[in-house]
Amino acid sequence: MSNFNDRLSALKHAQTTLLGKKNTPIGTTNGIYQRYTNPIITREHVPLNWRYDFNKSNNPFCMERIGVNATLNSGAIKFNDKYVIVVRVEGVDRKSYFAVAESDNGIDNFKFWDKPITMPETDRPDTNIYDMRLTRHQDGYIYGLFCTERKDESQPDNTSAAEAQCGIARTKDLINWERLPDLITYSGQQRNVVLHPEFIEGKYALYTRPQDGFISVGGGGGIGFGYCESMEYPEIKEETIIDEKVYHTITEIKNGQGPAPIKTNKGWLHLAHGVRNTAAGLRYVLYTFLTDLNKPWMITHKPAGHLIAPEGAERVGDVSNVVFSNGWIADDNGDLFIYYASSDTRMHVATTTVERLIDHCIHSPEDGLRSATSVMAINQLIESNASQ
Ligand code: M1P
Repeated sequence: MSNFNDRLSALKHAQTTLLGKKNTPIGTTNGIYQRYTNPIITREHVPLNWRYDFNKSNNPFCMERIGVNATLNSGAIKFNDKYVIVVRVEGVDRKSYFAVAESDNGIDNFKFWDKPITMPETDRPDTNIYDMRLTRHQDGYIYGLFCTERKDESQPDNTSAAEAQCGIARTKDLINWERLPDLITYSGQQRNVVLHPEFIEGKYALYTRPQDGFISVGGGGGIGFGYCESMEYPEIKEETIIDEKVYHTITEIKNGQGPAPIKTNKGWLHLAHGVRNTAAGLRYVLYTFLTDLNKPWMITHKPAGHLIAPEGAERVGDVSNVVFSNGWIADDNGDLFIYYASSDTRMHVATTTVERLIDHCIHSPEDGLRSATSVMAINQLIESNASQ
């Protein structure tokens, strides 16, 4: 093995090369969106000075001291004209934390800011925090809603018993965060809670995902919707399910809102994940739908099936057969950057436009819920194509 200096300079060179790598579009298939050749963020992108002790006498073999397991489910926002993602970085110790990375063009050369986010805690410390959804709210703050996970103290002898709730923090600069109390709801647990960007009838509006257990949503589930009078004392007294789990669909086991929806002239554009069970375990895919402009809890258009499913190398990772998204960025010209993680391991981008996704939502047939209705939809298309 080479000496300390050689090894450190080789590590630095490899990382500089990685960070400078260009991303190229993969030949488009369905015309709806564009995938890219390389992941945008991997654990190899995490700065070396977060992982290695650069002091030769402390670390004569130049070995990694603090390992990173994965870089996944990232919130996203356009900030100071940069494409910024708040990455869930998961250490080899299984603890996740948030770290900001930015790019000039949204598709390559993502680089982490100097330090991870130091997230303040509430009186009840978090064991693990992850999957932040960023919302630039009408009230002037940028909110980060995330999952806070703690041991379920009601089952002291069960080392796997955990409780998921929604943690809330807000910021103006993505560096200094004000932690607010965790969201109170009257469901057992919560994950995938997302703040709607605008007040509705003077109230904060949130998408929720009530669940009975930590992994399983049980009898509950679906994407819920509820109001909060204040984010300083956040409490949702009543949740209404707006997009439920359905037998033999992509949301058979569970689903959850992705990033905050995007306002368009045809309604609010949503991205969500749906989960079904298979002999190989859970399969996570992404789907999209539109809600009414004035009633963002009312679905107006929902094309059948998934928008993005894991493909090729994306299918394999820490938790295989998963794509998950909690961040996207719409530019003023309508260009849309969908940030998604594959198999809980690394981050990717897919690009499209708001116009294309709206067209997809409005003009692709809905799920008729039976094989016969799927065939009917195809026959209708064949007949209309015959006269073209
Ligand atoms: O492992 C897949 C995903 O599982 C959970 O998702 P959900 O909220 O739908 O249950 C989360 O732990 C998520 O982080 C993870 O990507």
